[in-house]
Amino acid sequence: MSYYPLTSIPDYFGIDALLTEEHKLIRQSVRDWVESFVMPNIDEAAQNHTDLPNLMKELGKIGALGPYIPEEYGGSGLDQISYGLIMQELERGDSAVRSAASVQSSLVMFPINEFGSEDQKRKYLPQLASGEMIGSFGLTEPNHGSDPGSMETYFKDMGDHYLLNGAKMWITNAPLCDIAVIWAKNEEGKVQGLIVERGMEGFTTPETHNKWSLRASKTGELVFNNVKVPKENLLPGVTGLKGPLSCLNSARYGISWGVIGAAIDCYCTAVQYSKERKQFGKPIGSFQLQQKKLAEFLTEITKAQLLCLQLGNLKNDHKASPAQISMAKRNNAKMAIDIARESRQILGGMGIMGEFPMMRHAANLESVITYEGTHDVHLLITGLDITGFNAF
Ligand code: TGC
Ligand code: FAD
Repeated sequence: MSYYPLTSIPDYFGIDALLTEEHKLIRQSVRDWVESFVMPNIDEAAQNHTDLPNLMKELGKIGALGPYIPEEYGGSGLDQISYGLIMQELERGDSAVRSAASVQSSLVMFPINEFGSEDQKRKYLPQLASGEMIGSFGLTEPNHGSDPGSMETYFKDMGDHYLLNGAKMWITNAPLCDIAVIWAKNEEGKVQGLIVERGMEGFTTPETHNKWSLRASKTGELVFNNVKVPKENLLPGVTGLKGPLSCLNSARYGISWGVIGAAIDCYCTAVQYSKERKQFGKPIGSFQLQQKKLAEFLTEITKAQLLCLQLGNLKNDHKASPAQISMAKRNNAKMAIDIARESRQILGGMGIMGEFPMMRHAANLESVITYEGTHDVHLLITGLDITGFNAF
């Protein structure tokens, strides 16, 4: 259990006034769920390196899976700001919880909705929205992370089916997944998406053990050894790297919001502790050095909130560019990890304890600042956008 109850969530620039009543209701309902389901259990789950029981079904019940997917396919048909606010509240609980919702929504439901056939949408989306089915997304490989275009996983047309070979690594929810949306090269060397189902012969999902980060999330490999994939499992609507990269646009956008939640959890805890903890006969919050930290946290959270809100407006209007999304993901993930590390210091020795969230958030954010494009890769995307020169 988090040591402190939720007190006040920072809204220093009155951003709430720019949200609709529906946005605020959605945020409150996810916040309530996080308070009752995540906060009491998350430290134990992370310490024991285990996931929260029935997490995906619980996320389905609160409408956190595919919130912007049309209702006819089981989604909630919500706008992008609602999606962002849901991600923010989930990650206030833990990045593993937001990761589960991100992957299912943006990396599994999104490509099926955007690039899938009508049959694929009807077969998979409602079960993914309810959390009865768990999906994973396979892009990264052992030899190709930042450079997915060089992937080695491939499939051959065998007439009545495809034959798939290769391996994906670092895959969120691989050990739990019922289906995996995976990206592989066809015989012309072009990237296409396939839906691989658990139970297909030659498909295995070994777990990656001993992580110090995202310990309440399962990570693993997707291994394809002569897997026969039915032809109807090919995503017909896209060919080329832009397929997986457009899924990443959606997930990176969600992460930009999500990490604000982790930062808020650390900030609120640090403010309260600084008022209660006394040294030299005074609350540590009365010392200028501690106030500098708190003031900078609030400044950075406020800037990140404004960035996300405007990015959400652009996304609602289909005007958000991939480079804008990269800038927000990069800025906000760094903002959050800096706040997690610095706020840990405000708690002194207590900051390393599981009763407080800082170490867990900081460790989680080491993954968040790496996955969905590393901190440096996103800087190069901005550099390319500014100069027109590709520095990869
Ligand atoms: P490049 O030649 O620039 O582009 C290839 C084609 O893709 C198009 N494109 C995009 N389309 C949509 N959205 C984007 N963001 C796009 N970026 C590029 C581009 O226009 C081109 O299209 P076309 O039609 O001309 O073929 O590609 P490149 O090979 O030079 O690579 C560029 C680079 C480095 C930016 C990209 O590959 C990259 O972003 N690398 C980082 C890899 C990454 O983010 N991996 C994430 C794996 S998934 C994950 O981490 C999930 S964790 C989830 C969780 O648990 O929460
Ligand atoms: P590399 O690409 O080997 O990079 C190593 C270092 O080199 C980095 O610092 C990078 O910034 C730098 N570098 C690389 N290229 C350049 C360059 N041109 N210029 C300068 N520096 C460069 N992937 C999925 O497909 N699905 C998932 O569900 C998924 N979940 C994940 C969950 C976790 C917990 C983690 C840790 C990762 C996950 N990933 C997933 C993989 C993630 O996207 C990759 O780890 C990430 O893209 C980086 O790839 P890499 O680890 O191979 O690092």
